Amino acid sequence: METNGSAEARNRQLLSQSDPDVYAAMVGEEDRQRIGIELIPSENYTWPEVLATNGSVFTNKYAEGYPGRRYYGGNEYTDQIERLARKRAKELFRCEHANVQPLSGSPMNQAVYLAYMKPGDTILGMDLSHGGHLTHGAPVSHMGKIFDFVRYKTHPDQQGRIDMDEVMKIAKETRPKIVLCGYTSYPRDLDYAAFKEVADEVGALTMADISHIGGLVAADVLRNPFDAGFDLVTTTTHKSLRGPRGGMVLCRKPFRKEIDASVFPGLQGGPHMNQVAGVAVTLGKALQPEWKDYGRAILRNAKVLAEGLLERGGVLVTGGTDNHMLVLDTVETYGIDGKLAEETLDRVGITTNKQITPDDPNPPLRPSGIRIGTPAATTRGMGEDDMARLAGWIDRTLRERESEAAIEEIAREVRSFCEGFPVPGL
Ligand code: DSN
Repeated sequence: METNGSAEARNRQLLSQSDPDVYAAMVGEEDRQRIGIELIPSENYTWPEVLATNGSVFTNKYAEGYPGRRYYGGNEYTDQIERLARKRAKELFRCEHANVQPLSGSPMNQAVYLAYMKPGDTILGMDLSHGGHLTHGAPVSHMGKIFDFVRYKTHPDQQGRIDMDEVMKIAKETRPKIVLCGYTSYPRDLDYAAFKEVADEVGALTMADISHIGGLVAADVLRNPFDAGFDLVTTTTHKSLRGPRGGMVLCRKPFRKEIDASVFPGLQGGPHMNQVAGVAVTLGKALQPEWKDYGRAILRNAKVLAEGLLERGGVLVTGGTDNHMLVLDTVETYGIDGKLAEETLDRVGITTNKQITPDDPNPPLRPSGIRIGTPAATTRGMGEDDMARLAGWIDRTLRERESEAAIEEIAREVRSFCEGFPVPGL
């Protein structure tokens, strides 16, 4: 039996010979990840152990069904890892059931909607430009066409926070079947108890999509929706949770049957068992005491980065952050749209992503801001002093964007800085 290390080296060599084009792109991406700073809030560097499970022979296996009830033979080892992943997820998130098969974030949310809603039924979720996700009913999404999504927004007079009185008012007017909270671009924690009160008032189910903050909820540094009595919680596994790409539906016991049937056979066929193995590894890591330190470090880093930008005149949506991300209004701060800001930062090796801001007058491909997040940089070992430096580089890059000399100098500094922070698994 080969050790994994030698198998990996041999497999890479094989790839370099049999498909040099794909191999070259893979090596290019490895270099990009090594020499730049990753600040997209939904990205992270997964564990080396997850790279091993992702590239493992579990990818060869069909496992339609659930442990002990599969439609294919040969599932003794896949059963072991799926049971392990479920057990660890339940312990970590303090929930009664976990389905670890969703292929990623969109199917995980679709599985919940399709389990409890009929076409035309109403769901109350957060408006996309105010922080909600595409799968929370954006009109361009299939879900937005099948179901009747009604949307709450943030309030400019309340420092860009969600106005829970307004959420209650909309719920009473529209009587949704699901009250959904969760976000991809809202830099604050949520008041789950207040959402639960709204749902109870109109007899709706409670659903939280904690994809962005799954790792932070696991670390107990942000609130856990189950502590407020939520019914259903979804999370991707590859963002702050640092796992392989994937999704999970977590729920209370009474929801178990419908959720399992909705994921399989309702929505998906065979689960990706190499991914489920990686999820098991990831959850095992997040159960270690050090995970809480990691969660705290992500939040501290985001605060320092926010302070560094605010000191330099940066305009941040909601005025700062309580979680792992900031939304910087680049039009207000630098007079440039988010696309130009993203491209300019790319030139110095700082990766962010363009982002619409609340009720953005500009189109999504040329929006008014960028999102910046700290999970990946924290994984690499960057700390508060590094974040302070990073704020300086971001600000100088965007202010001095027309000076080739300044851009070249910052790019050199960023590259040499990154050499001090090895990328896990490379
Ligand atoms: N693409 C994810 C994000 O960046 O927030 C959500 O799907």
